[in-house]
Amino acid sequence: GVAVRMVDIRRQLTEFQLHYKFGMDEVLTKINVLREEFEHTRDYSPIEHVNYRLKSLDRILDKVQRYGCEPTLESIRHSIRDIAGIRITCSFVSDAYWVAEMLCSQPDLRVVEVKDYIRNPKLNGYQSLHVIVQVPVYLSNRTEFVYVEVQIRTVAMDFWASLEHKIYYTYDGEVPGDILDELRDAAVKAAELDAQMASIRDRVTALKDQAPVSGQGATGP
Ligand code: 0O2
Repeated sequence: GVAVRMVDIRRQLTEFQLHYKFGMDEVLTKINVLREEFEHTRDYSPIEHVNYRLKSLDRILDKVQRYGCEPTLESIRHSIRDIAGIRITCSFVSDAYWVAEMLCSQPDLRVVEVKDYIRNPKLNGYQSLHVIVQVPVYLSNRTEFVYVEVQIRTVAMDFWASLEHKIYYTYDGEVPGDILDELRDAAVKAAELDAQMASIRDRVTALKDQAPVSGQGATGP
């Protein structure tokens, strides 16, 4: 029956998940290369920090049911694209786009979809840039392309999203209206903070270009 089938699926999923771990490791290496390159050769890195996770089997199966997709590995492989998830947090919005561009231009990654929730936030206020890629995983007897979802966002967007995520689970998805309103308002403020931080940075950069801050580039006695 269905129960037996689900147990069987669960066993196969463990091996299946390993392939996502391999794919995630490949993309993490790419991100670490960028990060270390920036840290060693420039005075600035657009990457603040990186988190990653593999979706748990329970959450995968939840999503399978929610999507009404068939509980077969083939159909899960096809329809669930965030089993491997990487989150890159940046200081500025422009950095988020910059990092996305650097990743998307790598020839061994297939860019499947870019969801720009920064330009088009979700109705609840959620902002982030989601890049879904396929990365080749070289197994002993074949090459498999696995999906990896890379979420790129600013510190402010990340702050908002982690609180919203906790609230959503606290209320099991049925968040009271007034809290939803306040979350939307907080998302607008987070976006305003991002804009303000960028404007401060631009002003400082312009000043630095005009007259170097003491000690830097000054011709001493
Ligand atoms: P977790 O705990 O991060 O794994 P769906 O997942 O069905 O909503 P879709 O199209 O599969 O939608 O993917 P989408 O929109 O790219 O969202 C996938 C992931 O983005 C989510 O994974 C979250 O991490 C994040 N995300 C999307 N919308 C929101 C939101 O409104 N609030 C917050 N806090 N995060 C969001 P999971 O599996 O939901 O969660």
